[in-house]
Amino acid sequence: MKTVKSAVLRPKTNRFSIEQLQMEAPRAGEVLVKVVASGICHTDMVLRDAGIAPRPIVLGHEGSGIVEQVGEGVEGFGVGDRVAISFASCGSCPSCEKHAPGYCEQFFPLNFFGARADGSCSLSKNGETIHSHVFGQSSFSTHAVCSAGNLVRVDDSVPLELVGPFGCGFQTGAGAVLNSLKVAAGASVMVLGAGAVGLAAVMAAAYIAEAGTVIAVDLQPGRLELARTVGASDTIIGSDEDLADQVAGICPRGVDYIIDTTGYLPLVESCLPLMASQGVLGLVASYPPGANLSVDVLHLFSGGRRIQGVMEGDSDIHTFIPALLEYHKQGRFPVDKLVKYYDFIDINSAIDDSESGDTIKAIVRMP
Ligand code: CXF
Ligand code: ZN
Repeated sequence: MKTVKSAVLRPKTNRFSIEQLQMEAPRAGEVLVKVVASGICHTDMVLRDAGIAPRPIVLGHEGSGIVEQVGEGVEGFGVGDRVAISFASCGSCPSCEKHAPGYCEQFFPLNFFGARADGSCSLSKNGETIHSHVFGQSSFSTHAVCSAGNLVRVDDSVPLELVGPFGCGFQTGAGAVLNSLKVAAGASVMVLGAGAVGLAAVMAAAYIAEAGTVIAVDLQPGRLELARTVGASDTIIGSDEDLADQVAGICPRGVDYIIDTTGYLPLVESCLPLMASQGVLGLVASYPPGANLSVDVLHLFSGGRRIQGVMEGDSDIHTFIPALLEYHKQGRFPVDKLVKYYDFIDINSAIDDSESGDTIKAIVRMP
């Protein structure tokens, strides 16, 4: 057992308390990572609020750090390796075999249930079980026992503290553009929501796919200003009553690709008529069970338009995260402009600032 410090979410509160816990050594197939930093993602708040995750629990799923101990049978990682910690997948179902781990048959149990697949947890406090293994990591902690399959080795050319969100938010936005929709050079793209996922999509569309038009839509003018500095050619306030007219003024034939990162379906529905012939709508956000979209089927059908679900940016983490880090080094994925760092002890302020929209991507640094 190792003594670690983690941000624990206990029953009947939405605040995290930093507590000293005991952590098991990594089991077969696992790796112990000394966490350097962890991004905060909207899904952490969904897990906090939706009542699906057991408590007490340690959340966090955009970790990065240094390998401290390697469990039995793990190949390809050694002590001292720098790693990004991404989402968990089983590695053996048909989707995993097709390098599409976002559609792993075990995605929800492995990432959302707060335990290993066998129900066990790596964390405890004087005999009390603390739920762990959120997204195969629970990275709001000085240390994380991870499944080896969700680790990606990274070199030292990008600050390790920036790397965590490449494992979730950044790859989700960029992957929607590059992997899922395969945005063509010169095409038009409209991104709904200028948070971390949306702005990663804006950057990827503008600087990597080389789209001709990139429209960012958000409720907050400050975020739209930021969107312009990371590649948006046009911006629209999402509550504007003449949103459709503004889009028609920019793209008279409609928009080739629409990417929803808001999860706000009335906005998505109002944008459906704005899709160009053979356009694609990518659904990238978190949608609650039972959410419905009302679609004009004739409009969809007659224009060859498509609606596509996108999980984790259709990322094969082992190839896509290194590719994004390389784009970052080239200045084509300037995600550092989205980040504000906080000390781990200030995790509640980091979460407050993320929820108010004051901070686009909060990253907590471990002591
Ligand atoms: C989530 C995104 C919304 C659907 C479930 C998985 N990934 C990470 O935050
Ligand atoms: Zn996430």
